[in-house]
Amino acid sequence: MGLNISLGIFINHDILWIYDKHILDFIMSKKIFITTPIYYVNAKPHIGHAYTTVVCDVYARFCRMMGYDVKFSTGTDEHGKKIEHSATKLNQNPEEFVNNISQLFKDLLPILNISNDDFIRTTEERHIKTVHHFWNKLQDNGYIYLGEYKGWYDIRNEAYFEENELIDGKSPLGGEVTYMVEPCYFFKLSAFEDKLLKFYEENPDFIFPISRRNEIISFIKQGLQDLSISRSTFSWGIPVPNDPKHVVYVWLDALTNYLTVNGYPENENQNNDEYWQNTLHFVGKEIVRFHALYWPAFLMAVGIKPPKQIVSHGWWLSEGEKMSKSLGNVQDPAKYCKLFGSDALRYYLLRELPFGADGNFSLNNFINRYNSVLANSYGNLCNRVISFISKYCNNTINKPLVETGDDINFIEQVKACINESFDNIRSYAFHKYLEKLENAVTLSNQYLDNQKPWLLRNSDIKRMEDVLYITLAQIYNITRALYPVIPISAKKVCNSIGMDCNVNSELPNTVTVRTPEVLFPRLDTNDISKFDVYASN
Ligand code: ME8
Repeated sequence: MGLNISLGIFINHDILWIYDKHILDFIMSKKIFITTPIYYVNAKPHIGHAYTTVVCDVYARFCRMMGYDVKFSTGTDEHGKKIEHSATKLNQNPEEFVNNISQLFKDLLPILNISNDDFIRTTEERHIKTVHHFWNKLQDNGYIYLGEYKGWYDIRNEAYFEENELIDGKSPLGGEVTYMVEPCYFFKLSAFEDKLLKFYEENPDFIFPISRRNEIISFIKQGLQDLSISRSTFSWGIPVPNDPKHVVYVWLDALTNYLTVNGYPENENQNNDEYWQNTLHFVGKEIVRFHALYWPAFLMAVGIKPPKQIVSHGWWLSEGEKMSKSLGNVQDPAKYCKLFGSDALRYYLLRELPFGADGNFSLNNFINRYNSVLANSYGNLCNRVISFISKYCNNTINKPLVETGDDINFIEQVKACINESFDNIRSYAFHKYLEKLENAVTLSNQYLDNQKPWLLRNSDIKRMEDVLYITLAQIYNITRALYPVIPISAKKVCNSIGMDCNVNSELPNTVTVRTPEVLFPRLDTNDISKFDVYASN
């Protein structure tokens, strides 16, 4: 703390990172379980998959920074007709096919710098055991019966639809449909209409955002049909216990992955499990119905409480269009990481898309944000202050004893920005969280420009040092706040001032610095087509 003699107050240079109920007040204990959807292995991962995974990683890192004990899982969804189809087209057996693509999703995780605790594949033994146990429970509780299904089947999205749900001859999810009749097991979903509506009413935060909650409620109010939960027209799936002619419906199989990861069925009493009580499923908007309606109904049927929240986000277009192989506009997250670093991709993904809305992923825009924010604003701030200390203060700097009104204003304004930034985490407004931190960086650059330490070097060395320390303390605060999004660069900055981004400690009275490497080298924008960011087919 510095003593301000003129105003007679102490200024705390550091923001102490604490387990703060105010920010994540809906989480009732210190444990949190965060999940991505498990991705289909019918195609390689693209920027859309990377988005959900990065969002979860940032949230997980943020929670850990606040002192929470986080379990974070991701993985691959490997069964179903669609995958059997894709394997056959390539003359591969399904096992070989799913092994190859699942590995691509797994390999992408360290490239994106994801801190997941588990990677689940639905073809694993532990998962098959979970699904069998779960099925048997549904059956024992009287929620499964054998019947016959007639309806329009959307292979791409693995879902049946009623005639009146089709739009222009396609499923409401946009997939081609075929009329099918098959004997199958049904889940008594119709028994859950009232229970679900009551559950949403008692848990108004269950579906995020509210607009999606309203959609689900009005869907249920139109009446729920029982759900077909087995298939007998193909074999690539988990066999139904005691009736191996059928395989388990891929969505029932896939949704239970979350229980497998949380130790079910060995850990059968999920209602007493603190991770389970605080489970957040992050999903794209197109799979909200499966997570917010079917999943809680399945869980209620076996006596397990639904998760805490289904957090849904919008869709990325690529250069203004839906990503598709045929348009050749599928952007490859691994190529972005290789060219610009994972921090830059993570930053762009969170900063560009207001969470919940749809947005456009464009290379040009990516490069503009990279240059203006990461290179010119934040990177330059860190670099110029630390290099200056290194060069003109012999690497060492001390905490000031006296602070001027300008200093106090600056410190308070940065604190306010960081607090406002964190206030956005509760509503998943990651773009605003970053926007506020950008404001804090701008304030820091302005403070330096006003105080002009390069001139003070010739007139008042002590004041120059005070200005540098005060700026450095705020760089440290901003950097720790940025850590969940840009962990590699944040660590570099913290290391260069002898600190640890993750440890809740104040900048000491004397700081010794090392000149950091350039964090975000400026990109040449002359011909951006030289950056190859598209996936090869
Ligand atoms: O639906 N923009 O898997 P999936 C934003 N296996 N997010 C996108 C996106 C885009 N353009 N494209 C994909 C499945 N995503 C099931 C899930 S979970 C029990 C089973 C992200 O491979 C987004 O999170 O089709 C979306 O929900 C998910 O990938 C769909 O992945």
